[in-house]
Amino acid sequence: MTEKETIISEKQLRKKTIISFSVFIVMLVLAVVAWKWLHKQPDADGALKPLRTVLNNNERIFSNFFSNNHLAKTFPVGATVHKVRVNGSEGMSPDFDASKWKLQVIKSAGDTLFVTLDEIKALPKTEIVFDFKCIEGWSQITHWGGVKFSDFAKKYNLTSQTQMNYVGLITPDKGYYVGIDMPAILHPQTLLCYEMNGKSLPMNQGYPLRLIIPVKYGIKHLKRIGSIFFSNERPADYWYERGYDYYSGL
Ligand SMILES: Nc1nc2c(c(=O)[nH]1)N[C@H]1C(S)=C(S)[C@@H](COP(=O)(O)O)O[C@H]1N2
Ligand SMILES: [Mo]
Repeated sequence: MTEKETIISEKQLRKKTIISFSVFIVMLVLAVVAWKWLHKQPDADGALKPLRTVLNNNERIFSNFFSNNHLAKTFPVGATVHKVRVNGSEGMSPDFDASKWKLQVIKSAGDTLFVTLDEIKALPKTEIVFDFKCIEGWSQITHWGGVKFSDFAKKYNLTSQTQMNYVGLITPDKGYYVGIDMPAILHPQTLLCYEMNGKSLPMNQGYPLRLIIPVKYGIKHLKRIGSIFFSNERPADYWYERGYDYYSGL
């Protein structure tokens, strides 16, 4: 009796093993086929098309959740790191002449506003201490000061411009550029920033003016703003062109 039981269960075991193994082989073949298919797909803005479709769908879902009532977590000044990292340096040519710098705000074709650093500093100042996150996987609690983009837009009557879908920001040498969706640039924590740790922004941190946008990953915090423009279509974006997510929200 016990012997028979053993024989049956060994048979069953064998059958189960064969089934499991077959399923494993089928999955393996499917994975290889899917991988090959994916890599035969055309490139869409720096990413393979199916992957780009997933990123675009994520963007749609997350921008629906996004609202200006959602604030990035802030910290006391004491939580700030001692040594602030310097990461990217695209668009920061060494021959930049800061003494000639003015922010260019392109309101429409042929209508550009030139704003000096002193004029920007004369606007109400906002400070923020937040966790600056880079998509490379590091983050730092850092302290910044500047004018809220929304205050700047109000002061310079950019009413019709801020009804468009996107803002583009470009370095003076055009070597680095980002596109930002309008809700994020008008977010109350987004700054045109001219101070770090209560002092003038260091050159390698984007002097005279950089973007600080705590609701986005580091790639969008463009250093050394040269010009700003508005558009209903997505402005060119340096890291988007290299396969990253356009929205890059947190
Ligand atoms: N002009 C310019 N701005 C830039 C970059 C860059 O390469 N050039 N890199 C971005 C990236 S990837 C990050 S993480 C942050 C880093 O800011 P930090 O150098 O102040 O740490 O700046 C962003 N702004
Ligand atoms: Mo980054």
